[in-house]
Amino acid sequence: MPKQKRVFSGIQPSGEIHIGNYLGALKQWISFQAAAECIYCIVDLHSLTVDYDPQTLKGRIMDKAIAYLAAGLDPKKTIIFVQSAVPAHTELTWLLSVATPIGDLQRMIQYKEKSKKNPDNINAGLLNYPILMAADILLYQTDIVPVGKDQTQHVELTREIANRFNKRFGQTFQIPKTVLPEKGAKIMSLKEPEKKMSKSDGYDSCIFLFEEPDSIRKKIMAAQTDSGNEIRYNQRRKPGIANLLTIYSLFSDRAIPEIEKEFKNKSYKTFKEQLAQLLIEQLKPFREKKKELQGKEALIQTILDKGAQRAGRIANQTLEKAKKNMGLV
Ligand code: AQP
Repeated sequence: MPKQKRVFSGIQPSGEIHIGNYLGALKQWISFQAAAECIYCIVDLHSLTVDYDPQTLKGRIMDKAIAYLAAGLDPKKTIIFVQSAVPAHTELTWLLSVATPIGDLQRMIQYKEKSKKNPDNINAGLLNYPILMAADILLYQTDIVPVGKDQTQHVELTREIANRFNKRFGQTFQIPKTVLPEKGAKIMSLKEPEKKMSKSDGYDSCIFLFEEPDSIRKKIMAAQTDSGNEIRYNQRRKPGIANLLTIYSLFSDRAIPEIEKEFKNKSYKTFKEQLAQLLIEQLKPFREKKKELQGKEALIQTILDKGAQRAGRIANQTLEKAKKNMGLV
């Protein structure tokens, strides 16, 4: 039997998971579980690079673990763990930093955007973020990294770092590939549809995976659209409607032209009402599963601890190999 591919990805515990995170990343993660060896991480160290409240971090990490399980990750098939529980991530980050030109870090779009958003906290961690992400991925000899479009530049840099390291110190890392979903790789903000939907960009711009029906309805009805009245997909001229059509298509599993046809000559209001209803129904199982899991924190902590042990064993092998090849062991 051919060796199973290894898949690695992660989400930061920076805010609630939204439908962009779900459609861009989590949905792919879930489908890989059937045929690959999957390792999914809560990347808490990454979330320290912007302002945050240390008092609430632990709770937010547990919320993410609940979200992973409620969305459909299965700890029997998949390793689920918290990044900071496996020290090899930070140790390999240092080793990889010598194979990473500063200029490569400075040209990263996310670094530029987050520096602009947080002018009073442009810390070295924000710049070095992609090296930590490279360590996350390379420690597991990862074949596939399922992410949304905003993360493709970081995975590309990971490949460059790995190639440079292998060339300089000898074969150490598998070179990973990015896998984007065919559709939904970049879900846009409900308030500013030219920008991507982002956890840290305000409550009204996102629909969260566990959102209650009333607020789903309110947010979709208030979503920004153009002044026209035609329900037609045009990314450039009608970004708001194009985004809502994409969301409709992905949650209904129907093609966009079919949806355009159904809503031909109908108003934006009618379209939005039906989209809200669709989301309320489609997100219901997630809300229910989350409620079931709340109160089972001790059990979930055991899943995370076991996950960290299993992840640590794989990670330490790679770390030792990297250190040996660098002349440290
Ligand atoms: N709008 C999006 N559409 C599709 N995929 C998305 N992802 C994020 N936003 C969208 C994908 O979700 C995964 C987890 O992202 P992350 O937590 O590592 O951070 P992020 O990419 O920076 O996501 P956010 O929501 O914008 O978080 P904040 O506001 O904290 O920075 C990744 O695979 C990402 O591509």
